Amino acid sequence: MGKMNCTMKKMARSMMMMILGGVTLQSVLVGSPYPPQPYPQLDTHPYREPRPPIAVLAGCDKLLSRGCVVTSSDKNLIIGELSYITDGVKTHDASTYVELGPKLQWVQIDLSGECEIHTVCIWHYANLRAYRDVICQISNDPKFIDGVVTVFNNDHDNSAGLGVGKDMEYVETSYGRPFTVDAVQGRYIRCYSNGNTLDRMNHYTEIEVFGKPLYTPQKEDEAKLLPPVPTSEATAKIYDNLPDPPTGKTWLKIDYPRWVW
Ligand SMILES: [Ca+2]
Ligand SMILES: [Ca+2]
Repeated sequence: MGKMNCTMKKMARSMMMMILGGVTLQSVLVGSPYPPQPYPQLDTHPYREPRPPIAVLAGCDKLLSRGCVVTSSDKNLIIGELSYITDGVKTHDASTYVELGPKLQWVQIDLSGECEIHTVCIWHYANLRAYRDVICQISNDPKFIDGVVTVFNNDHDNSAGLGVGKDMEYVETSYGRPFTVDAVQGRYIRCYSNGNTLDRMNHYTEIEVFGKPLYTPQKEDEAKLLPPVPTSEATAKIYDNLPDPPTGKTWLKIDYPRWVW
């Protein structure tokens, strides 16, 4: 009996060591729960489900950003190329994302001319982290001094210094984060972030901007300004069997990657 007690105590102690070791290892490797545990500014949307489809005004469902030039606050990227952000590849993969340095960083897309913007979708890095200070602004000023409109802001404590935002932080998945924009006009889209729940770095896999161009596109741009045709299974599940959109509107078809968190 005494021997059995001793063995059970040893087993209990080794289990405790494993648990403590696991906790320590996790805190060293990732620094925070995975996925993030709910906190007041994290939204409650089930992260394995896509967000509801978005209806936009008819004719305002064109993908404006594909192939557009991207610039950034970080001139020494750690991983990848800025062109990855508008290349249409959204699958989460070691070769498909760009990593910017720590602290507050931005990337900026030049849509080639003034557009009326109705939806933006941002894919940072689809592995169940939440990015801090996600802010999206639109302007016709490439320096973002004049005529700046903020269309998404989840910086609840104004740590980025661009004003307190009322949007929620969210868990990052391959569904990205689509959000509606109220027909804001501008040529440039700037997206900020300030690290995430797992590390201090900033990442992007893709940003898509939807709406309609207000400039006259060059002949070679006309084909890319057609409404996108989703091809992936993930997207088909969302857009099959939708009811008719509200009068004068159309369902925006975002093509999500096949592989989904
Ligand atoms: Ca991409
Ligand atoms: Ca903040």
